[in-house]
Amino acid sequence: MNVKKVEMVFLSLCASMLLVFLLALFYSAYGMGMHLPGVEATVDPREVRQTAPFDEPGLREVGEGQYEAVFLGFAWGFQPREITVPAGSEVTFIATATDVIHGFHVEGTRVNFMLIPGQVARQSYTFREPGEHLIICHEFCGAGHHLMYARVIVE
Ligand SMILES: [Cu+2]
Repeated sequence: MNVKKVEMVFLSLCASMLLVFLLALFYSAYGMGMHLPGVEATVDPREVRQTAPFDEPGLREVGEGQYEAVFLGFAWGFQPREITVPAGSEVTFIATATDVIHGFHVEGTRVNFMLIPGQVARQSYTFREPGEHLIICHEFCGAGHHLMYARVIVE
């Protein structure tokens, strides 16, 4: 093979790889519905404790085996401190921050987002196995950051 031919093979390999990656990207976005977490809704951070659903943080049942867990993150804690759900429940976490940016990660699950004042985050997860999951803040938010935690108990 001459040099020109080798170059052409190499170029078409590169082009086809790009095409494969693009197709995989479109398939995951439109075929599987994967996307980056976006802004679900906004809320006035000064009024957040008076605005539904954040005026009543906590767990509520919205259907059979389906729950909504409304959480507030603040320096330095979460409200509520603990929720208890039966195994097999699908829990939709709806959360925001009242003061500065915090993190929200439910250990052992893919529930992981930032709590940004003024923005409402939402993510669902099905807890299949009984156990305990720690909810931690993963954005450094000040002197009491390491004290920020809550718990999901799956019975
Ligand atoms: Cu923190």
